[in-house]
Amino acid sequence: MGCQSSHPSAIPELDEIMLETGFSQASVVRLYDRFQALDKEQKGYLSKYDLQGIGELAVNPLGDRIINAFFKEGEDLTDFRSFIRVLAHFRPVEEGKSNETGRPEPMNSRLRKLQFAFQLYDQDSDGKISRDEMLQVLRLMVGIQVTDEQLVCIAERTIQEADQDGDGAISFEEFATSVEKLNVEQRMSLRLLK
Ligand SMILES: [Ca+2]
Ligand SMILES: [Ca+2]
Repeated sequence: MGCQSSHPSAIPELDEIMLETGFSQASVVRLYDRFQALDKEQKGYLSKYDLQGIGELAVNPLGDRIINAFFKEGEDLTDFRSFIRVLAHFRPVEEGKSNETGRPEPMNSRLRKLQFAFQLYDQDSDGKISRDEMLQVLRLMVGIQVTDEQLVCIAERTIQEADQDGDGAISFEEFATSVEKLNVEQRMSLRLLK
């Protein structure tokens, strides 16, 4: 046991999952095995505690927030379908593969990746990144070598630079514009899936 991978037929809703997430069958099987390995008590669900067993998240400064994104409001368990749906945001974009018409927006599109990143900042889900929310993320991202005062300055400057309508917060549109120069697709393609 342990090394043997699951048979595709063991995976519920395999076709729907492939269509929805864009993962190949081999990737879904691999992630299903990973899911089962994390699910130590074979509950069929993962808790936040189980997800902390993902090494890549344990070392990510935003790991806790990413883990929270696996759970719907008020729920503390995630099934395989919800699990893989979140991971789909991190699926690397395939070069030169254009979106077929009539298919839903792929979960790893730039827009979806940006929305996912935005919600990691916007913890109260009011559609805006406030100064405090920016400060909290900066606090997680930078080490203790930066003083609180410096952090407040950085947070304010970051808001000012992105804030086009002058309301003191960053809307999703402002966020999308300000990160335009960054290669979000690549940055959000974590090697989570290896
Ligand atoms: Ca907010
Ligand atoms: Ca604004």
